[in-house]
Amino acid sequence: MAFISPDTIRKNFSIAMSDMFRQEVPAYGMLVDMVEQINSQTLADDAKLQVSLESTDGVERITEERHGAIRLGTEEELFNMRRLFAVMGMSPVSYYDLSVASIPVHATAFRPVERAALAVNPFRVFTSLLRLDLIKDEKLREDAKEILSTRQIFTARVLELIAQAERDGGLNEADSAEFVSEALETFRWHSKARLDQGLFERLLQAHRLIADVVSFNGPHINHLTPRTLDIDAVQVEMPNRGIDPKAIVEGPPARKCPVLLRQTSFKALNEPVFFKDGEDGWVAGHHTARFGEIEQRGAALTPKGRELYDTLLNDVRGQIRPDGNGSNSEEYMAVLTEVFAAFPDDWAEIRTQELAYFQYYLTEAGLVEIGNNAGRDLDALIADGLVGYAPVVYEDFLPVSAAGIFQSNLGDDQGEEFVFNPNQEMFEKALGAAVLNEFDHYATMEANSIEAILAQFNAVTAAE
Ligand code: OOG
Ligand code: NI
Repeated sequence: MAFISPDTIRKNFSIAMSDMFRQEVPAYGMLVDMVEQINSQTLADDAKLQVSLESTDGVERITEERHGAIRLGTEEELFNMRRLFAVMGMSPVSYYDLSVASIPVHATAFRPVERAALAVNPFRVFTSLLRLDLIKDEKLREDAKEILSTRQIFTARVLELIAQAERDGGLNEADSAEFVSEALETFRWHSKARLDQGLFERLLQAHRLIADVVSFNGPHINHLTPRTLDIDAVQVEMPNRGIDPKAIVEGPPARKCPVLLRQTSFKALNEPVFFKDGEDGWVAGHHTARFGEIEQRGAALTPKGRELYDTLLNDVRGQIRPDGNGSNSEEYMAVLTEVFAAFPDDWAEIRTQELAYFQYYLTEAGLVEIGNNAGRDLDALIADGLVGYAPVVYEDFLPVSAAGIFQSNLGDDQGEEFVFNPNQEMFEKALGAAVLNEFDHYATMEANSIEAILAQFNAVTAAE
């Protein structure tokens, strides 16, 4: 019985999730339509971009590309979530500590890691685990723990299918289809809370995020993010379509050579929910959790490039902090642009200074001359126009940007302050695995690409 490839299962799952979210949150559908229009316009206006995307990421990948986010309550939920995503070829990459931004969670991103897998479908899920250890109120902490201890966010059938995939090494067509629909249940919105309004309010006061994680039957997908080729155009266009965007675009400013990640979102919707009222009664209330986000992806930076990025961003934040209400957005963007002038904005320069990772390919001239250049080094081949290069796309997330996204959709009343307190060891213990180090991974991708291109030049001569 043939197994369906994990990449195909992931692709099917990401489409199913997008369809579900479109039905649940109509504003998301509007955003997707808008991004698709702007992406095709951008490509039509920029033939060079079209060519460069074709030789690296593939254009189709971008239109279908999404990331989502969920917030989990217990170690066991995180453990099983890792197993669930593994069936779809998604592994935990990087550790993100959000306590820095007074958000009581730490997180990882589940995503495909190999180039071929990313090309099929790059679906990723930013997955946070609530840190009850950071809540000071002991009674509240115990209440939250107690409520979480009795919830089961996975269907019995999906747990069986996960175990089967682990045991047999995969799922056949019928089982993988059932896996997709059973897995989807975990991410669905539940309007009936597991607690009464009084406790919900107390959790809200400690932190809105705690209430969001603890109160419901599952970790509803809180946003799905399409990838745009022109985030500034989408930011400007949102209000024209009746969508209210957050004040600023997170991440680096607009540049000729995009790096890392730029993100913006629209505010969370205030949605009707029901709280428990006595034995089997319900009382109507509201909860804000789900929102929309878009992102633009640029080059993956080396530790040296990332350090420069972090230094510049800190410098900006030392001068001005973006106000949630948008009162200083223009000034913020002006300072950001000015400070980031110190980050080279030319691919050749970025490569020479080793600020980003690159992948290498044979140019047309290289193809003709391939037999006459054995043993030459990469820089010489590039200088002669025989080898071209393109930046490796950044597939991960940024803690400061993520914090800005969390904050914009949690509202301004932040609740308790939490101390900076990363604990990767505790996170990995719950996860049941180590997270992949993103820098090591990008470095390996680059090294493999260099090795492959040099081997091509050397192999031809050797064969003659
Ligand atoms: C996750 C926020 C982080 C991103 O794109 O950086 C995120 C959340 O609000 O649960 O999705
Ligand atoms: Ni996001």
